[in-house]
Amino acid sequence: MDANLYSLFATHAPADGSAACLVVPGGTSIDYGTLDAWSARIAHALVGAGCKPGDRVAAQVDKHWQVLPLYLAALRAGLVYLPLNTGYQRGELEYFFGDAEPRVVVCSPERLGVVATLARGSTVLTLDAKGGELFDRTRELPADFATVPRAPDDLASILYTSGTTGRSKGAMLTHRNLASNALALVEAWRFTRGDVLLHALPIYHVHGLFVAIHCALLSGSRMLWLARFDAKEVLAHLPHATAMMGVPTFYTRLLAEPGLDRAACANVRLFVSGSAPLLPETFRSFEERTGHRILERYGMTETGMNASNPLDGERVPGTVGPPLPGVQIRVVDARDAPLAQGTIGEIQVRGPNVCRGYWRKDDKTAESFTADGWFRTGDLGSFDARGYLAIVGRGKDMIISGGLNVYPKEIEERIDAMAGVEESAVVGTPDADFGEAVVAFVVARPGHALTERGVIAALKAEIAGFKCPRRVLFVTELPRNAMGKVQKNVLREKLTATTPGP
Ligand code: MCA
Ligand code: AMP
Repeated sequence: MDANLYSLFATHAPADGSAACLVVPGGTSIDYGTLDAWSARIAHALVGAGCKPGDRVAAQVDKHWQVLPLYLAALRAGLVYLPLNTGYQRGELEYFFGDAEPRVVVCSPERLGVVATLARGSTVLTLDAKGGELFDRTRELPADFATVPRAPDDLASILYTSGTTGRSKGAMLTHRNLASNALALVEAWRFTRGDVLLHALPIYHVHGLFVAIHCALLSGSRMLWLARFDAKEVLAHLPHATAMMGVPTFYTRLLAEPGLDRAACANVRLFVSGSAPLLPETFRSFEERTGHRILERYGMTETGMNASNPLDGERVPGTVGPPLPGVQIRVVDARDAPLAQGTIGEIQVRGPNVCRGYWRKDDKTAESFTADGWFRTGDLGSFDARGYLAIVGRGKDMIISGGLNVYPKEIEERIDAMAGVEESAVVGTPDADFGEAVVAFVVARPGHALTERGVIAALKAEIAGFKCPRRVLFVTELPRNAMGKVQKNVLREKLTATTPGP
């Protein structure tokens, strides 16, 4: 049987092809039939560019509607879609292209110069608000395409996620992974044809690309497509939406808008939050202002969604609810032995949602799974008496800023490589807007005049802006324990002690 995710979407699409799928407020409206036709044309264009099933198609593109049929075209042609954060710079792109060896790279015209020099073995095509070279190639192509059958464990997508050691790893997501998770979410959150999803997330991560879009496509519902999150714009469109998904920063920024009230949310049935911890005070303030209890869920690039507070029933702030149907979650000790309810340990996950491993990194794959197939999330948590999971911290050295992960190790390695730097340590500090903000402590070598601005500017030329420290503090030495390990908790305490209160 064909397990191609696109075939699943096709069976759930409205019979009436003129039903709207994607609506850009004040702009284009794309119905299900048109989306199918464009994805067919682009699939032909990708095959024409030499793509064979299993080949990778990378995309570093702004959030134009044309990206949706590109993603669907890659699925239809049996290709592996590799979305890239638009903030990624030369230092990151070079690695991704070298590791994934995409046959085709689609990028915005402004990035063509850099991308073309870095992706030498690939066909590079542009995509912009008018369609770009990619769409120019498609206009004469047939509007139907026989979707390439796929086995459940064939790859549908690779998403890069940084690591606590070394370089980024490409999580290999299969058609089974994406389909099983999408079906579980549509049912758990009861998406139906009448829904209108306000889509303001970026479409290069699991949250915006898979969780949000798949819920819409599998229920044949409509998306209000915003290019980015802007609190005022979101508020203006909320009255026309029935559902919204966001990271906690979306909700804190909405709360800062005086216009956020019950009337603005009168049509909405569901607000979902994830990718980072939602503070209980944000949950409560949002309920006071709008009457809505935000539904918090928990996921990861490698696993998709694992747990969710219920649609019906009690949504408990500070928890992410019980495991989703079909997903198993356990909390274990350092020897992978399950712990009693109420005891904190590492969260491990098993199920059809969990990725096949890391692209061309068998050693990292082996390290990430137990012998009996549980995935080690590196998150710490415990179950309560109701069977709800609470995430209480991270065993991994990772910062989440505005829903985006930053791995200190990656930034430290880059700072350490700068002339005049002896060593560095990067930590996260509480931030009202982003949840956590990135801060670097740097020990300079004698005789070198390093400045905060200089360090930040050098980093910005190489890596995405969201990873760059907001502050760089110069110190004479880093605090270490008896084993010689940098005591990041001491650095974090130092910051809390020196940061003025609100
Ligand atoms: C942008 N900047 C940031 C962030 N975003 N800095 C720190 N943290 C961020 N998250 C920086 C830019 O580099 C730029 O810096 C400046 O802020 C302005 O950029 P702009 O794009 O205008 O920022 P913004 O519009 O205010 O964006 C903030 C945001 C956005 C709306 C919170 O980051 C966002 O949409 N985040 C959602 C991320 C997401 O989808 N996460 C899901 C992945 P400069 O001016 O210095 O150049 S996690 C996931 O998928 C798992 C599976 C899950 O569970 O969901
Ligand atoms: P990513 O690698 O971008 O997929 O991020 C996954 C990580 O985000 C998880 O391992 C968690 O640490 C974190 N995360 C996702 N959802 C939540 C949540 N609701 N509460 C706390 N942390 C979360």
